[in-house]
Amino acid sequence: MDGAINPTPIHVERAAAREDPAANAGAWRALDASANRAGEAIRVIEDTLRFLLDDPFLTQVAKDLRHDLAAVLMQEDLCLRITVRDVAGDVGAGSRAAAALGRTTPSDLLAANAARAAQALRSLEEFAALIAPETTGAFERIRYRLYTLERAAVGAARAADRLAGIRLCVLVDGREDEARFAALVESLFAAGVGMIQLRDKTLPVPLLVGRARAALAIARKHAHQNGERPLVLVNDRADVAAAVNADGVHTGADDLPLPLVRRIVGPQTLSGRTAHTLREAEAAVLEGADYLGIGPCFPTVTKRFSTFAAPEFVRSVAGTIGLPAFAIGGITLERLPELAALGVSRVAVASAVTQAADPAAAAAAFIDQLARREPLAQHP
Ligand code: 3NM
Repeated sequence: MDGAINPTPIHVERAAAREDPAANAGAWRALDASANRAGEAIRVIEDTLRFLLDDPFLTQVAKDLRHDLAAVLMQEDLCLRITVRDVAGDVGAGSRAAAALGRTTPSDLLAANAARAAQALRSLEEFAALIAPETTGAFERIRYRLYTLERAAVGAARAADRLAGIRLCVLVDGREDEARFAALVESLFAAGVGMIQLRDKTLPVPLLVGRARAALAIARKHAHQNGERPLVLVNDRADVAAAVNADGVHTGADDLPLPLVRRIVGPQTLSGRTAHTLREAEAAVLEGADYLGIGPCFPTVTKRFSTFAAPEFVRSVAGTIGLPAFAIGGITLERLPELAALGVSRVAVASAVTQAADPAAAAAAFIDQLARREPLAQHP
């Protein structure tokens, strides 16, 4: 353009800023402050997962993120940032945050610190572009990993809350007709069952919808004074679960991927996933599952399997994954002590309840025995 003053080309500015921190001291200071904020916020997330939610797997994910951030901050002379640190000269240092932080739950802590970390990482990306443009992609990738961690961590906190106290999930088929189905469901809820999963591979969809609606109507009649009521989940069919406004949907590796399940059922509906390996369990946590089914633990008449969940797998899920996990497959009352020894505190059961002479009594016996195990950690 005629008469326009030619600005200093940006690459010259960047080169100058990089070689001489004083040439772009403001950007270096912003980068330094953002690096500190991001590290601090990720550490709070890690500590919340570690000390409040007792979640070894997500604690490790947070720790890896914090270490990877520290590694990027050592690249391309970025450690020079400390030379420009000037706390006394920071015009923002004295300003106060809103007095009432209002953080009362692990979810509040996670959400606030994930937001802080994301802002700081974005700031790092923008200011690194002036000083060390090669590193911006690495900051961006860390920010996206943080978003995944945030969803998994907030989801784990929410799931622990929503499924607190629920140790038995009964898998019910549609029975011969709706009247017999309704009688079974009624008797299970009356016996204290807090969660059922409607699983019927042969029932035509219109009849499945009818059964799900019937179960939800019965669950509403069993609402406690605090508004809580038994949960009704639908196996496999996210469309049916969404259409009838069920409490949740349970899927496995042969069904829709979890992010697509979530698109169908929305944010409120519980999304459970069966995992047959630790890797599948970890993937389900990061993809936003609210709880896991882990199995098959033992041979069963309900479904054919050629391999079974090794005790080490069950033990490692129970010991490393904070999300509620229900052991499944061939579980009977007699097998509960064996499972408890592996750290299992929740089970999903079909035949041992629904094929019992008195399903309600069988369910009550499970509830009673599961309640005798060590109480689940209560989160403040
Ligand atoms: N899924 P029962 S085991 C439906 O491991 C189902 O994926 C399993 O019924 C899995 O209590 C299973 O009668 C059967 O064995 C559960």
